[in-house]
Amino acid sequence: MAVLLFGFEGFLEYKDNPAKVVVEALNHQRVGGHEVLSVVLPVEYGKAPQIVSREISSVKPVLALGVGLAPGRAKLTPEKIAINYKYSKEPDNAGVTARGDRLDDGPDGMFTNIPVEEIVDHLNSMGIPAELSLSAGSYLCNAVMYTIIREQRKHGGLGGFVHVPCHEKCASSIPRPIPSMSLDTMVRGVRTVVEYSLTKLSPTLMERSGR
Ligand code: PCA
Repeated sequence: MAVLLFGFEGFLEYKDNPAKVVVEALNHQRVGGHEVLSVVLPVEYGKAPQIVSREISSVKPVLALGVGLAPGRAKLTPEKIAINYKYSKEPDNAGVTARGDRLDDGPDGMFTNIPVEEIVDHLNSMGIPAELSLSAGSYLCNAVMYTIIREQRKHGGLGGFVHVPCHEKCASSIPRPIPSMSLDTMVRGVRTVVEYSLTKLSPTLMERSGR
């Protein structure tokens, strides 16, 4: 069974998205006995959730993890909850602005089933700065996280999301103070999130994945 990683293209003034670089760096690596497959998503409400659903239903990954840029954050921030809501003052890459609609007719919010509290402690113990986040926002990352969790619940897989800071290239292109982290640290961090999440597989999933 595979691990599906989702990253994003650039958006707004963040033309160079570290989330894209990070998932591409991990593509085809083996982590915990599973092959990582990475998909880079368009930052478009009309496309990204559909691509996520399609990929998950065809791959049925043991773990699906989204990775997105949260400009201004200084640490890796595993997300606890996805909300059934989209709202943004800024348009997506297709010029669409969400004005507070639901994503679907499901529950108001859904918790991730990866152990984010333990993951944060584990990352910090490795010297990778991490902090729990209780909001993935209401833009594309939240919409993708919501879709990941919904689709993974259908077949009993793990689903989660991690926001990353700007990398140096991204921070240098922004004309105001903004924290950054090296790509190397982010790649190690996201790899660790995958590895740690896989140690929490249920016995049933473990059997299905042949471990
Ligand atoms: N970050 C945005 C969308 C794409 C990305 O990398 C977000 O946090 O919603």
